[in-house]
Amino acid sequence: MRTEQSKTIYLKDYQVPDYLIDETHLTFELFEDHSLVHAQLVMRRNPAAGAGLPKLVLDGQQLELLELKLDDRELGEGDYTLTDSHLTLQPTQERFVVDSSVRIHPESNTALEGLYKSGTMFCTQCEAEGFRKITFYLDRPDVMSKFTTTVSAEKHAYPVLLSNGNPIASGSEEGGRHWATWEDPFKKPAYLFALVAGDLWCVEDSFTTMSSREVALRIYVEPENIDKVQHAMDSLKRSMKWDEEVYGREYDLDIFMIVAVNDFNMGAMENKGLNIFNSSCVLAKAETATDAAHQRVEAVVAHEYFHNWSGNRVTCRDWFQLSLKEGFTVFRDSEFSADTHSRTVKRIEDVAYLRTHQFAEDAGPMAHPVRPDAYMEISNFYTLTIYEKGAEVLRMIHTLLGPELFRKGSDLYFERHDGQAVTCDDFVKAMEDASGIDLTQFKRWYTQAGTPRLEVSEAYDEAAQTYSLTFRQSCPATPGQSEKLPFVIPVALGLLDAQGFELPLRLQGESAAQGTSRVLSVTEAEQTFTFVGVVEKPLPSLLRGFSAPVKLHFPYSRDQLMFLMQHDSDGFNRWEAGQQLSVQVLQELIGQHQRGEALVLDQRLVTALRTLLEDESLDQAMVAEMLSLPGEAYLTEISEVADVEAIHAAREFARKALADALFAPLWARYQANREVSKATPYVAEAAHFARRSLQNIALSYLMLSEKPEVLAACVDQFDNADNMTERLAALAVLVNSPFQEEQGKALAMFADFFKDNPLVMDQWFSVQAGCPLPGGLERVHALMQHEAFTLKNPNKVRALIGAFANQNLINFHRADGAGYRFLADQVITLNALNPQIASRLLAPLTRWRKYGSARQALMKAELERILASGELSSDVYEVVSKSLA
Ligand code: 0A1
Ligand code: ZN
Repeated sequence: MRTEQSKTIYLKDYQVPDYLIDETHLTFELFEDHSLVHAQLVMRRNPAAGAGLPKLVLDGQQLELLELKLDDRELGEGDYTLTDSHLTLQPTQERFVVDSSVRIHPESNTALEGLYKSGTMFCTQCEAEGFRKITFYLDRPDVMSKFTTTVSAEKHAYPVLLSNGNPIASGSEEGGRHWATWEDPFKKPAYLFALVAGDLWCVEDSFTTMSSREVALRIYVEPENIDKVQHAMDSLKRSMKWDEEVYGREYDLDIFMIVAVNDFNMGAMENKGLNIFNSSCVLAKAETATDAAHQRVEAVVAHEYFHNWSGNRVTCRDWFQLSLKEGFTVFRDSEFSADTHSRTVKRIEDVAYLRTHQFAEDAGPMAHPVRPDAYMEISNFYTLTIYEKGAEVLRMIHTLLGPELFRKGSDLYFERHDGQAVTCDDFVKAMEDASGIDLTQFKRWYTQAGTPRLEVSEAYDEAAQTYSLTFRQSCPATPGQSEKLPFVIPVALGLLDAQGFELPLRLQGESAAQGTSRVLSVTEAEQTFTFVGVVEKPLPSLLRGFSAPVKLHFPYSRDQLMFLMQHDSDGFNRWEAGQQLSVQVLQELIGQHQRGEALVLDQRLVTALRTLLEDESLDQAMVAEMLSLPGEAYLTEISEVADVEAIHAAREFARKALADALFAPLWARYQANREVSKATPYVAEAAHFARRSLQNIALSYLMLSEKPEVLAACVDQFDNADNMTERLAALAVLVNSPFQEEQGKALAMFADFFKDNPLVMDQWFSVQAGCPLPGGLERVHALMQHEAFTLKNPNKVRALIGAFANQNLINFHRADGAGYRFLADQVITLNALNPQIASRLLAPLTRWRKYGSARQALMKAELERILASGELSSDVYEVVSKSLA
């Protein structure tokens, strides 16, 4: 609960550590009702910290101190002070050894931080500050040490004993126990420590590195999951190869291990040589995991593997620098996915996610820069801003430098800082030094929060044959930052002529055109670029590939957007034109609904989508993406005041109108694809993802027709599909349909068949939690009583409560506030069980400023109720108090 930590920590207060830990020798004795941890720390005064011997202040929480020695001298009570967060003692020499023994209780650790039990196995999660719940330590990332770890446990229940690095010894003890010692030759901060003990099976493979070293690869899972590991193993090998080819990074230990655990707060963790994963990010096979799940497994395996360099070999100096490793690693994993599958589709997915969720965070009470300068609880800063916006910042550096100079910069960064704990400034400096490009102004992306707005206007001078684009940038105030300075905004663009061909791009003052697609750097609050030799008034294609995380405004007409949808050479911008067209059409419908008028769909949207559906030469994944209307959460984000009912009604009306108007082409595409699916074994590759995504989105439209032949096809797909992608899509549309009988049958069959597979049951919960039909809250209440549900498992909380509050907006935002009350109740319960999960679950309530006054009052009342509910964790306290400020 809240201790001294609830005070704010500031970046400006950073000081180098007073002491260093050269070696860390750990011994764990694991028992069912407690565990013992002995730590021997070989320490010395940090020469960079100055003279004298200040007090040594070790972090430690929830530890029962059994024994403490300084250089073999037993310390008594007068020799140290102990609080609920620190152990303080006085060293007497420059170099010394601290020995401590503590008792901890992993068996009752429901916060899933430090050493805990997931099912029957022991595992750890130390990032960011979990190691202090294991032993007394300097638990900060700039203290890097060589670790040796011995684990002992009962042999029958825990045949597998793992830690970081290489195994160096093992043996048996009397009484049925055994032990193993692991040694990690690389210095690392405590947050990368890991330990696992359990009854696990493993799939083993190997990878030969670019310098011909053989690395053993092992993925450990509970025995019943051994058939769901191959996809993760293949993904790991592809990631290792990609990092060699694209970044020149080779793996550095003889063994690389992944362990899947069912109870995990996040997706996965990059502990050195021993990644620990949420089982949802490892396990995948056709029958139980969707295409989306397969892609997530691949991306998370890659992400954690890439951390071995961007995070582990070069780590963060302090937690304000978190995006140094996370933004960079997300950028790396997204490029890996783009290279492995479809680049355009990956970009569309990432941008849609960023704009819906990160933009909302950037506009809310928890808005913070990519490099924050203050926090209360660091766990609250594993955010979309640190990860996703951080990746966009890296992408912009890549865009500004180009691939060759970027690679030179990353080589220099890794070489210069190998084995160090560094800052975002160090990263940018390496990029500047390697490229010769000054990034001083660019660095405002690290320090200023909020999403910039970029307004663009045009002027064509027919006589002079010049075409000018004027850019005006601004950025809204965010907590603690009222004024913003101009950003460097890379704007990739092209100019289209009336036939849709690209014009050569020559700026005033240039001697020749420089291609037909180029990047302009907008650096001023207002800036005009003039193109010369422009023979006709062009249509601009702006911010190609979403070259900067900004809100772009250009007064496109609907006809111009339709033109761009068809002709833009940039695939991302073709999709973007379709999205903007849909947004305009939906906003018109929202207005009609608010004025009590009859809703009328602009037929141009129908025409545009018909053209796409009828063109069989197009990438099916792109067609599927184009058919997906902007979601309610995105429509909320771009509203001044979100009208929940109007947004829902408008979008549902548009879907139904499109379904009716496009029934024939949708049915044709659906049937054709379903036939191919029937005849093709499951393959987790782009072309197959594409076929199934078009098939399934077509089905979701077709079911709105309520025609018997569609219902029959849907039930057939549910009953007979050989893969979860088709089966779950059919289940979802049945659940959202009025066909009660078929729906009930399908839900029951599904639960009966998959009751022993918790990850599949998560999907079953989510599909129902997301159903927008009336009575959503009551259904969620009932599902919480289901035997497969428990608040103790984060995946279950996310699947049911998280899906309800984040994806079922019409039910969550019920006008009577019952949805808010429900969420607050869950947050209050979870606050005591698992503060990190409680605090994340809160996010939808923090967005109260988006809604009308009645909802605002109801949401704020629930935040106040949480605040008054008793002893809050620092996690929940920080989010609630900042939301009400
Ligand atoms: N570094 C991990 C994310 C992570 C962060 C915190 C955790 O526990 C509180 C767990 C994982 C990653 O980026 O994958
Ligand atoms: Zn990461």
